[in-house]
Amino acid sequence: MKKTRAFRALLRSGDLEFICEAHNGLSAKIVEEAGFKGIWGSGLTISAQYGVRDNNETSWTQVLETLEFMADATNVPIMLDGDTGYGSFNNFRRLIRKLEQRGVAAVCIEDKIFPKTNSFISGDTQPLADIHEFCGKIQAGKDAQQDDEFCIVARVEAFIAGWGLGEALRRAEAYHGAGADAILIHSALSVPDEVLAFKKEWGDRYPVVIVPTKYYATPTEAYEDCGFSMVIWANHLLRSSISAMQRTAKQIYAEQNLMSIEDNVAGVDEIFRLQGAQELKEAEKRYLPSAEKAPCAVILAASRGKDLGALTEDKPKVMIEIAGKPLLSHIAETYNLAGIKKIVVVRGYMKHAVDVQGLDYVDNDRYESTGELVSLKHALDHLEDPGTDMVVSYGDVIFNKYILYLLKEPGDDFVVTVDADWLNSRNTGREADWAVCSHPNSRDVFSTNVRLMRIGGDIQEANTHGEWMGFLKVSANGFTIIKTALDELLSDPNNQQLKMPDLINTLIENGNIVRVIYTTGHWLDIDAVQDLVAAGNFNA
Ligand code: SPV
Ligand code: MG
Repeated sequence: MKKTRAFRALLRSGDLEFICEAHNGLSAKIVEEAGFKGIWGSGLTISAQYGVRDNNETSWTQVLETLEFMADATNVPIMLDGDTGYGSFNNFRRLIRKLEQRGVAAVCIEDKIFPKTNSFISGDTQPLADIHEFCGKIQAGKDAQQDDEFCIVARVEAFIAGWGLGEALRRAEAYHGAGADAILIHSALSVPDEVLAFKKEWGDRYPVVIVPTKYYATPTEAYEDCGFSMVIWANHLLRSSISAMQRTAKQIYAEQNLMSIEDNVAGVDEIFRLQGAQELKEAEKRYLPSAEKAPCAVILAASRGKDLGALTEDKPKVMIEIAGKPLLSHIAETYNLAGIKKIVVVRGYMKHAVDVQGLDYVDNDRYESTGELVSLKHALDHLEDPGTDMVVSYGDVIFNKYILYLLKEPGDDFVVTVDADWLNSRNTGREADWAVCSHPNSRDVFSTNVRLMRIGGDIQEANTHGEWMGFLKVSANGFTIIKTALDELLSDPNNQQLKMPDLINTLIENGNIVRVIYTTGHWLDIDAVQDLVAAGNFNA
């Protein structure tokens, strides 16, 4: 429901309704959450929360700013305590237009002189406005409002100024005639006698609102029985926060620590909740897909790397130091340079020695009897479904971030990089995974979608197009495909020692396209001690 309509309905509900004071967005939200159907934008408490007096020391535009925060933070209607209307009829009608624009449902003005003073400070010495001038102000306000349901409540200060019941009734009648939607009858007595007397004479002519700050001991039924429309609890949130803040400040000052405070104050999570932090989180999911789409990486590092002999007696290959830091740090840093921050490392041999900061670890405790695919399965189970690209690589391959940029480019579900400069490597006689591709590398291969046909250590030289560099990029879509293929392969007890090339060949056999990106160099497979020397000079 429109806020103006909701407020008008409250005034005319026929039941006694209650609204409560707020002085900023946070307190407005607290009022709404407590169950109140409306909010009183109190002049006293809005000025007080700025640390100034209730004497129109805040400008009306500052009040408006505050109200805007309050209205934005809540769905229930707000009635502003508009003091005397901040000037003449002309100032007041401009105020009405601005209040409507900011989503305020109603305003109350009191028949005193600008700048006003709070009614509880020497109220009986305060001059009242000329009755005709105040009626003109009400009329101007009613003429200015665009929304017929916006309410103007006229506050009669005759009791406060010591003029008595007769003057109060005379003014209420005049203001009603000028178009006011309700009368607020105010009293500074500690008993409700004045407001009850007024209501008795006034009858049910038009809604009457009261502010029982001073006659607080009166049972609420008395107001109900008398037929008042609305009660304003006018300043109690500010007052309760003053007591709480004074207590807390004194205690922290005296104790110089927070131990005895912590359990007595709202947690920061409660602040976040009131601020609507959850809504922002959900909006980020809708509007910031890139924030979630950062790729992730899996580093297979469960094996010891026996060929490095004594160097791997007390730590796995991935923790051998190169240029002052472990091999794993070099690899992680290269991933980070390419924007890949979520990195899952599969540990096995001497797992406790693998402890580079900032990485996720999963363990393949059966590393001695199983192969790379069992390790990969541990990593995929950990990642569940990342919904992003994933790069799988080895813990003994260092590389330039350029490789990751190459892998990122194509949109295919599976992409591998293949080193076209393979012949020298082949001639050294070292073990490697050779690639058979749909097209050999050539000058015009850039415009061709090259596909991988098969990889393995057993491929004849005559059929070789390059050397697989140990990288497999899997798209978000490919993640499920690879997981299914992996589960199927590993369901056979004879397959526990299978390696990455076995999985890639299975993907191809299942009809998936594995895209090949040819490149030369920019990587180094560390198998032997001489590779460590070369690694020291490698530039990521
Ligand atoms: C206010 O809340 O600012 C009011 C009510 O005007 S009272 O302070 O009781 O006058
Ligand atoms: Mg006030």
